[in-house]
Amino acid sequence: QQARPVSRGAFIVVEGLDRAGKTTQVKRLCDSLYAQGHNVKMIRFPDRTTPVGKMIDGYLQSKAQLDDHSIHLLFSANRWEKAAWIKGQISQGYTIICDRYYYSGMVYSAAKQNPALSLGWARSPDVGLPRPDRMIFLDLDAKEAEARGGYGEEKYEKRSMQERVRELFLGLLLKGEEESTDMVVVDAGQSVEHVAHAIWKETSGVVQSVESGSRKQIGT
Ligand code: FDM
Repeated sequence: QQARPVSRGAFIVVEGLDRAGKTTQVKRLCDSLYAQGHNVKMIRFPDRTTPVGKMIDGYLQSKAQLDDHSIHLLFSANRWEKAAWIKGQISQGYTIICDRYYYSGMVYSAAKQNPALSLGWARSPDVGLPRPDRMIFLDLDAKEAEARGGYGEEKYEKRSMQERVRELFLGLLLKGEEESTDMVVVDAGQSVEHVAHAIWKETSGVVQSVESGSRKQIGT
């Protein structure tokens, strides 16, 4: 189908615990939007291909040790590296579907329970990044996530960490700030089809209204 001229593209973020099905769902959402004639691009964080991303990759694979604050700032820098690109694509009419963003940044770092690294501190280096039009949190019990084939070998793939991450994600709903108003929770414990349908219900309208110009310019 031919893509239509649009006011700007939308910026949609998909978040969730490891094993919640993010990658599958991000791909399906892109395919569905594309099939309906939208210009769409996918992006993921961490982007392990950049120099900063390579440092993050080494850390996640336990090949490099880094202070909790340092690695946090690298994750943030990895987003800033792409900020101008995201804005540029959106203004050219591309809808961006993003696998993880600053919400993961905040909650994974805060879940480490380092008393010197609060959720508030963790949010600050990302202030000013393009603000999503919608954030979908794929919610899954940490026990169920583990039952889906077990966690991998990477740094944070442990039950206790994942449980704290989930609690912190759900806690964002209570913060009463933009993190809560942008966020919608989708139960990722259902079938792939059901989850895809639920995500579509929560995003297609947003994409339509952004593209037709009835929503504001991209915020920060
Ligand atoms: N992660 C991801 C963070 O700790 N901070 C961040 O800012 C981001 C984007 O990195 F455990 C964590 C979340 C996850 C790990 O993510 C790698 P993927 O989606 O498995 O590549």
